[in-house]
Amino acid sequence: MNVPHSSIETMAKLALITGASSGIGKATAEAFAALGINLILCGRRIERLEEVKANLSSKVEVHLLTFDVRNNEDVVAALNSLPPSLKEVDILINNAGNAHGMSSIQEGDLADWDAMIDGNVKGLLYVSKVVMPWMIARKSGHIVNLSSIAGKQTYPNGAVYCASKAAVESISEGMRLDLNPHGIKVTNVAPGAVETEFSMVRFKGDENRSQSVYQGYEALKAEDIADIIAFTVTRPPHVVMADILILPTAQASPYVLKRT
Ligand code: 8X3
Repeated sequence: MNVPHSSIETMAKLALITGASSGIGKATAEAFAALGINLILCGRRIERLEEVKANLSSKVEVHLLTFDVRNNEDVVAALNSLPPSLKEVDILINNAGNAHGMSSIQEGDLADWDAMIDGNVKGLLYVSKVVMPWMIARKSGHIVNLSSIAGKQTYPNGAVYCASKAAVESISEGMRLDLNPHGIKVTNVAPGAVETEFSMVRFKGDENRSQSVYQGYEALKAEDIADIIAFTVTRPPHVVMADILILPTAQASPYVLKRT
């Protein structure tokens, strides 16, 4: 992508990305590496993180951390294990999260609810709780939270997933308010339909059901979102893109999708 010269001069140098082994997290790591931004990549699957690292380490420095954002003890231990130079995080991409199951609220599965609330909401908070003081101490930083169109509009059979993303919307707004005195940027990114492993996880490996989500129209790709995140984090210091809704052209809302 083209980055205006003025932005390059002020470009951040170190990003920490959660959920970096696949999907939007991995694509964002690739986009950042192309911009020369060093990376701390976090995820649960070390083999997949190693693969991402192998592809990017000729371009930038890549450090890996394996932990599950749902376990606060592991989050704190992993992040605090970083040497001081790697705590100078300029950009935090709170990307880890998923949908688990899709059913009416009355038929909802408690384990699915826990997974979504623990990962999408509490996990984001746990990671941020450790990284925010690092940014506050340096009076700069940029936090990018991955929300969803589901955080703005609730759809049938998605109540708890939508609620978890509505929480992300509120947390983004709250961070922007509370971190304002500290000069920290906060961006809320809300994608619509993106073709990743998202639906395979939501439908617990049911390939037919998951593929049908993306049939008859061109869904967004993880790279489309990563491209916009890369643009967002390369704006000059006085500019923050606060809230971004990104949809496939075929999608007008969770309910309106033009399929062929
Ligand atoms: C993913 C988008 O529309 O499947 O967060 O909820 S949607």
